[in-house]
Amino acid sequence: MTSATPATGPVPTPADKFTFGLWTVGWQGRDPFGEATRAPLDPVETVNRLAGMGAYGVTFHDDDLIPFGSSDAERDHHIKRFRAALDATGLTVPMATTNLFQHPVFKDGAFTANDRAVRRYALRKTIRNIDLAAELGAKVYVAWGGREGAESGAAKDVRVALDRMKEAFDLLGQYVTEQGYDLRFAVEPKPNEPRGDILLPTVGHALAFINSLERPEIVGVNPEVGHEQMAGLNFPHGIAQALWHGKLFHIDLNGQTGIKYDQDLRFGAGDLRAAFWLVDLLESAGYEGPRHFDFKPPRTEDYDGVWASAAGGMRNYLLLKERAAAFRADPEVQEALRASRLDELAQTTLGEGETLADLIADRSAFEDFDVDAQAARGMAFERLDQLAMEHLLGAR
Ligand code: XLS
Ligand code: MN
Ligand code: MN
Repeated sequence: MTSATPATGPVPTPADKFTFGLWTVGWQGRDPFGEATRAPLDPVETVNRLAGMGAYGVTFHDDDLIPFGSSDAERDHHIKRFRAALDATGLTVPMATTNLFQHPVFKDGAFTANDRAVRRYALRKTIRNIDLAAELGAKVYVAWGGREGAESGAAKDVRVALDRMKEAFDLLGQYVTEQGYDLRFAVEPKPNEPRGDILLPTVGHALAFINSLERPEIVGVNPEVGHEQMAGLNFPHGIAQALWHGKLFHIDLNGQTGIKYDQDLRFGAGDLRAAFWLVDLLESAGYEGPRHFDFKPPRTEDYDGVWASAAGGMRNYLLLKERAAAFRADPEVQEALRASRLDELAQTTLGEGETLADLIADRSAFEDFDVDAQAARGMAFERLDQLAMEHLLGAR
């Protein structure tokens, strides 16, 4: 472990369900302006390191584990080594996904590429890795359509592209159903990057799309902190709605500071207040899925920095979990919540047994309602929020 390892406080264990993509700690720091700053990382070393740090699992794109273009024999070899490391450490593979964005063949997309042969190839590439995911015990298969989009208006007929996207998810749903795999899909929204505009750009777009599928019950979302924040959206609100629909199948945790390129900072960096409300929500809602880190240790870092960054994300989650629990347990907070009438929000708008006709006949609801007196009542949200700040800052 690195010198950045803190001496006190919460220590991650597999029960915390922290998982990492091979591509996160394995990111070599290549960006549009510069070459790699780090040597390649062996997936076996990643498994060993993560297990040693208290992680629960590891996830991968097909090409993270089996370099693109490997022969069948090479493929078997990579899988065998990886499996042996998993068996030796007890690390799990709760999720896997497909790289449908890196090879130039996907320059115009995969499931929605204008070229039909590319779409057929993308489906076959995905199906091949679904078999491996199921074999390794994954329960969620993520689909991030990074190249599904356009830079210019006429280049993509979006309604027709959505037909093709639906066709792809219906076929993949048919495949896992016919194979009897215990595997559900999670669509990962992102507004842009690498395409100028990406289809299914936000959690809301993805949720609406899922409803049009043949098997909506096996498709949910995999929202990523930074992706919603790149669009200026409130991430905890998006997660709350995904939970409300029963669609939070997976989550990508990282950090982002506002509307700019996809920063993929470690979790807790960037918008710390949103991170606090997110952890508060996940923990109080009883979310049971993996806490999956999808981040990129900055290219300024050597491997000590990479592992410090990975440890930092887990530690920030656990610290925020402690802070959120303290916030909820504080009697002053509970009183402030009542003063802000959160308990009243939880009451149905009609009384028990009351009908719409009763509401319409209720003069106190409208004709005799004192709108000015009601409007004059403060909501006391500032006091409530300051209490949250004080807990977050460790002042209470
Ligand atoms: C990229 C995405 C990607 C997906 C998996 O922005 O976050 O890493 O999570 O393909
Ligand atoms: Mn990202
Ligand atoms: Mn992601």
